[in-house]
Amino acid sequence: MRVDVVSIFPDYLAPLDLSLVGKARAAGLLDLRVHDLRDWTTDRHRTVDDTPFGGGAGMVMRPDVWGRALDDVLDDGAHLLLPTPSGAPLTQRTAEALATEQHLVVACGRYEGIDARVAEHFATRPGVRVSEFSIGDYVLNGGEVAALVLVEAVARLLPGVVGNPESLVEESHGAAGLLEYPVYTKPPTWADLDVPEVLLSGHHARIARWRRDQALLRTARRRPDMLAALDPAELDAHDRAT
Ligand code: 6GU
Repeated sequence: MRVDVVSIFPDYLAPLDLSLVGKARAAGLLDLRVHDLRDWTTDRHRTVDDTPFGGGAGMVMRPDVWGRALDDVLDDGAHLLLPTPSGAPLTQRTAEALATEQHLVVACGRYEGIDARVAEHFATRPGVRVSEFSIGDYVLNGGEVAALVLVEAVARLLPGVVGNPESLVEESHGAAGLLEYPVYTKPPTWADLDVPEVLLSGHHARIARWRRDQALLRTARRRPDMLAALDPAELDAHDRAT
């Protein structure tokens, strides 16, 4: 997969050299390129923003600078992703869909955002899709952290990136629609706290039942919205009685 990120703070994306995403890049599974938006400015001050039409606080990013940048970076079949707190929520389902694509381009806005004509213009380009996404209901100073989140969420789903694909199966926000159960390792007693006995029993059916119960309890307490969204037919008789 190819991913281009355009930002006025390319150094913000430096962590993508590290850990799992860094390894995916080194292994050639992810072709990630970070660009400085100011490379597409034409004035001496390398201006990327101006005051908003209609008045109001803050600055808006100019469409002409973004237009030149994206004309260079977007090719046919690319998906343009615009991080913004007013975008559609980024979910595990979104990440799964994006992980099947050939080319993602993330355009990181700053200030009060990017002139709205940029999304409108590139959406009319044949072969290009445009999506505005948010990583949660809070406000960040710019799209860079959201771009980091997006790239990590997508890169770990690319074939060969996560060593053991089974570790993708039972996780929170996976297919079951539940949060993950709590996990434990050695030592069996720590800080006066014991690992739940069932996990030391070697009884695989009981362990599976306990984990399912814990996932249901956690989801009910922390994310009742997720539990309510589940198809009741998918909860077995035992689950409904719990
Ligand atoms: Cl994607 N961008 C910004 N600037 N703030 C956000 C966000 C994105 N998602 C939540 N807050």
